[in-house]
Amino acid sequence: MAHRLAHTASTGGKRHLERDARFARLRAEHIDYFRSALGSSDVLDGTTLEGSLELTGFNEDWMGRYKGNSQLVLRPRDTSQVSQILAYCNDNNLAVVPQGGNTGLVGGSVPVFDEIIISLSNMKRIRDFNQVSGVLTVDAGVVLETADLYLAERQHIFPLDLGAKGSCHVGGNISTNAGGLRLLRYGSLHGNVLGIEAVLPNGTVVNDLSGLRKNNTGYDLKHLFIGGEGTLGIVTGVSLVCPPKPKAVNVAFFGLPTYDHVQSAFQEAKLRLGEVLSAFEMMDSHSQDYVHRATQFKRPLETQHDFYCLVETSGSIANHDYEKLEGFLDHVMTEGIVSDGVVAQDVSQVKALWHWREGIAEALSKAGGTYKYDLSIPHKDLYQVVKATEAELVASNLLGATDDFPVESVLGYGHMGDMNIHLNVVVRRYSDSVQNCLEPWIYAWTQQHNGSISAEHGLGLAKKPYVGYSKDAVMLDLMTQVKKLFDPKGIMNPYKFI
Ligand code: FAD
Ligand code: 2HG
Ligand code: ZN
Repeated sequence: MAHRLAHTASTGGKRHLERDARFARLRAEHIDYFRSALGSSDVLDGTTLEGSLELTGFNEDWMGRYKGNSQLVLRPRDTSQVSQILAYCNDNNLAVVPQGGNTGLVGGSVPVFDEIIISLSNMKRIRDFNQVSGVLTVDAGVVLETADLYLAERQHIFPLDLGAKGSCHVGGNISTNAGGLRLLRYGSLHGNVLGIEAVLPNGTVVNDLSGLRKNNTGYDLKHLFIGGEGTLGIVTGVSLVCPPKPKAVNVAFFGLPTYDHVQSAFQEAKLRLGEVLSAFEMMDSHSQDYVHRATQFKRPLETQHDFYCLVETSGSIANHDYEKLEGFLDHVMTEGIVSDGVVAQDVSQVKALWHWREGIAEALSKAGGTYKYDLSIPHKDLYQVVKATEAELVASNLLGATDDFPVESVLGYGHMGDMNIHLNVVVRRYSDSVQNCLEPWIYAWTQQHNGSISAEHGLGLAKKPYVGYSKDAVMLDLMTQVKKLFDPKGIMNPYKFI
């Protein structure tokens, strides 16, 4: 996957933040210690000119929006090395940021100042797979796509799929509680993860790598690491239950005139496709224009529509599922819910249709910049946030067709089945006036419409000032107490949401 480096926000996302003086500055003796613990090749030293260039990709996030200034990357090879280096960092007040594939979209995976980056990229062992139970146990640094390909050879699939699968790590997926394209069918990682091995900041290894589906023995602490965003410890191993690989996957792609029609189509899909429905994704016309502009691929439908949906079925009898999908499409077209549609005829067409959805984030990354809002909103108001945001930007004279305006367009797409919209404000350049117009306005709007300010990407640095729009004072206080219990010195991923 391409890594865009072009644009950096003027503030690097750290407005109003100052380096915490409690944390020690990196010294030569620290680097010597890490070399003795890990070996020289697994310590990237950015204090030298050559080393500082090597660190660029680790210091900057996928969007090119958040940029830190770490001078050291550590790449442990096993859990005991993670334990050894974390204990040393804790004893010496050295702040750290855990990093997986660095595909996170909220500025959580890169340092804010000079935190040491602990990259899990050398921990990529597939530890075990049980063909009977479908339980997979892996190191945290295994790339999602690698795990999925390994499972495919064994007639199973990973219960999570997302556009960054070629780069993101399973440990990163767990730490962000990633949602993705299969959640509608297979549920969230809170349901699929059976066990976790993690290292606390003081070096203690928490071994909760259960392979059991049922285990009611007190507080289920692994859930704190699922979505913990590296603030409590480092996830080093994961066991999770993986579904059998469906024998038949079919995909339909169709155009609709309004968002109300999208809601009707979703209801019909649930009724008519029932147990084989595995994804229901929605894209507006602007999002498809960006994919078209970036790829120049021929559009799937002859005419253009204001909304598009992609429906996937996964089942065991190809003809039966195909007939069901065609029947669904016939029905929604006859009823005037859907204006036009196609059904993929083979595996390559399935892939090509998915690209019109999966390729949106990548296509948008070619623009000047994007302000990304990953919102959960009840279905009836889900798309309204796009229109409301557009109106807000127009009223502030920030959105227009020419280069005089910083904002190029406002668009929405996402996991319709999961009530999750990705609102993207595409800009010609990042600017404080746009950010001040959007934030906290969007978060307040979301709260007023009973939504959540993060459906699946997490909070990271991006939403640090806004957690209160989704969590009340009691919950924030409990979260702070949990943080203090796990990480009393606060060295784990500081400056982020907690
Ligand atoms: P990173 O970005 O490296 O880290 C993310 C956070 O987890 C950071 O706070 C980091 O400190 C922490 N972390 C990472 N590894 C560990 C560890 N082992 N232990 C403790 N903390 C750790 N997200 C979705 O939910 N759904 C999508 O559909 C989706 N699609 C995407 C498409 C594209 C093209 C891109 C670029 C991103 C997408 N994302 C999506 C966001 C991102 O890919 C996910 O959040 C992913 O789970 C992050 O994994 P990572 O390994 O890259 O983690
Ligand atoms: C997706 O579903 C990802 O494609 C990325 O979660 C969303 O870029 C985004 O806003
Ligand atoms: Zn998503």
